[in-house]
Amino acid sequence: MRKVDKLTRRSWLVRIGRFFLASLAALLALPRKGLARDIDYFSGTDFVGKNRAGKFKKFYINYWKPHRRISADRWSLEVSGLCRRPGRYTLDDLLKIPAREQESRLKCVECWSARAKWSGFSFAELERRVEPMAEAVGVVFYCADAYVEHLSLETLRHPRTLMATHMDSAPLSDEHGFPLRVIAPMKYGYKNPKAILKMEFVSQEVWGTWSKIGPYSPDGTILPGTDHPLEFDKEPRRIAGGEIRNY
Ligand SMILES: Nc1nc2c(c(=O)[nH]1)N[C@H]1C(S)=C(S)[C@@H](COP(=O)(O)O)O[C@H]1N2
Ligand SMILES: [Mo]
Repeated sequence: MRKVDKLTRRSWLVRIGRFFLASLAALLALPRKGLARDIDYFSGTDFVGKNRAGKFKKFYINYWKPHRRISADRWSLEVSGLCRRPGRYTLDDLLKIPAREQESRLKCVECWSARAKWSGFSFAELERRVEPMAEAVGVVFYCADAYVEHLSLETLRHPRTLMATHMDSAPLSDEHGFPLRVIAPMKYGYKNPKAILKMEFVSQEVWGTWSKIGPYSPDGTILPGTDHPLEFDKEPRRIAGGEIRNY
């Protein structure tokens, strides 16, 4: 009887030991890209956040929370949810996608606006690679500052919507959303997520950070009203709604 007890105990010890070793091996085998997903953007010292001073007087910077700057070699875009080929893309992967350029005005719902030349790729290029499923109606964007926003596939496929990597012929600054942001000029700024970490294809509209806390519509289409463009000293201008194209 006692002998049997000893044997059972020993086989349990062996099993626990094996389990421990297997877990350790799995942890060590995690690819570099896999670890990148666990970066804590709220630790460290080199932060970027909201800014309206100095050169940013001409183009305000909005960030939900100050967060650590993104380093290109530790970043990859995660694409997940309702698509047939989910995956991860490094910045080099994205920069190989054929690029296009557009000038457009970014209009914040809090009145100011500013214009720039943006370049990047069409959302359709990404769709070709990840193959969204028929149930998908939109994409939820998760950003480094814990900002979350949803855009419909219709908006993302609009010919004026751009997945931007560059602004005024230079890579996006950390302030303006390095390494990847959305530019959707027919929508208020809050529908233009910056510093994107992850895109998730979803079957239902999700309310983003601003729509949840403020009186801002989840749709975010620019409404008729008054604009205060920063380059024109915020001199008020009437706008008709939709993309501002005339200045
Ligand atoms: N990640 C992230 N993206 C964001 C925001 C934010 O807080 N976090 N603010 C939005 C809002 S409200 C505006 S007006 C624009 C401003 O873009 P800019 O900071 O490049 O001027 O960014 C949008 N994208
Ligand atoms: Mo905004």
